[in-house]
Amino acid sequence: MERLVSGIKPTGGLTLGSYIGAIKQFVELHKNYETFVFVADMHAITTPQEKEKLRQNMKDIVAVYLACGLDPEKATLYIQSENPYHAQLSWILECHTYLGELNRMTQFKDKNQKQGDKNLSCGLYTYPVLMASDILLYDADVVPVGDDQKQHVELTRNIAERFNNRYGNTFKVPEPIIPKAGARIKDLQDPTKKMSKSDDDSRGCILLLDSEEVIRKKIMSAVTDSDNKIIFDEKNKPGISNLIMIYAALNNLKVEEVEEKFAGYNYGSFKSEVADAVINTLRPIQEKYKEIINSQLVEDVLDKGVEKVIKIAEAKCREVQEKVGLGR
Ligand code: AQP
Repeated sequence: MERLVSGIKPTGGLTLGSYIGAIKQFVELHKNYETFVFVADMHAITTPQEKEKLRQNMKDIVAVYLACGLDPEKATLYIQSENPYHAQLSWILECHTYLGELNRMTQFKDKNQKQGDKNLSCGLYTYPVLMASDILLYDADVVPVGDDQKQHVELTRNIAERFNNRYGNTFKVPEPIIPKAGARIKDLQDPTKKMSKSDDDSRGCILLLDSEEVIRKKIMSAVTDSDNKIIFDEKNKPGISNLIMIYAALNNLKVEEVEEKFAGYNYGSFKSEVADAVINTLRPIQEKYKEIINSQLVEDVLDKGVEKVIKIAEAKCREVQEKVGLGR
């Protein structure tokens, strides 16, 4: 069975973007792949985090993974930092990564621009290498990611190939899996930018644990245009295109099918249908989440998960250290 590895940073409450771009894929794919899904707490601290909130977000993510349908018998769930080999391999890979490669990473450039000249951490700059380590440590065949992470998987492939060429076959070269619909869900208030969990203004961002009332309000006040036609055109109609994309992704439809279904609707009635689709998707997840978050399940699943992944990662790390010549 092929192996799948992916993770999410606990930098805030999970969003509809996290669900459509990542978790929905994990749930669909974990039936057919040996699946490793982690909480990327080491990635989270590349930007400042409050300790208590970070821990709460980590627990929440695991409860949401389970509530969305990840079966802990089929998927191994774990906290990244609890397996020390992620950091260990990352250092070795950093020594096989070029500055020019990291300079080209658009996500770093975007964050750099967003934060202006405030002090950015070196971790934010080198985190794509840690991501390569997260993936290569487990010989992943596939990595389901949103659009914005595609470049990092490309870097992972380059590092793996470079290492294999120099030291002999060591790492599997992974393939990204990008969702057909919803690879980049946009902010409802500024549909030119990605919906992100760490945004200060939450009006444009649907959180998976938002109440029905809040979800409806956020969607009904999503920024659109004055054209009043349900047509997908990301350049000229980014707001309505984003809502079409959300509806398509949640209902497993093509964009054209959504356009056809809602031809003749006005924006108000279309938004109301999108709100219903989001609420109907999230309601059962929220109910399950409430059952899980106060049970022992999260702890048990994570204990079992870390025990399994450490064994796999230790063997891979030993192999790499041996090839590079580290230790005695
Ligand atoms: N809006 C989105 N649309 C589609 N996919 C998304 N993903 C995140 N947001 C969207 C995908 O979810 C996976 C996990 O992402 P992450 O949380 O580890 O990192 P991120 O992409 O940086 O997410 P955020 O919400 O934007 O976090 P912050 O605000 O902390 O930077 C990835 O596969 C991602 O593509």
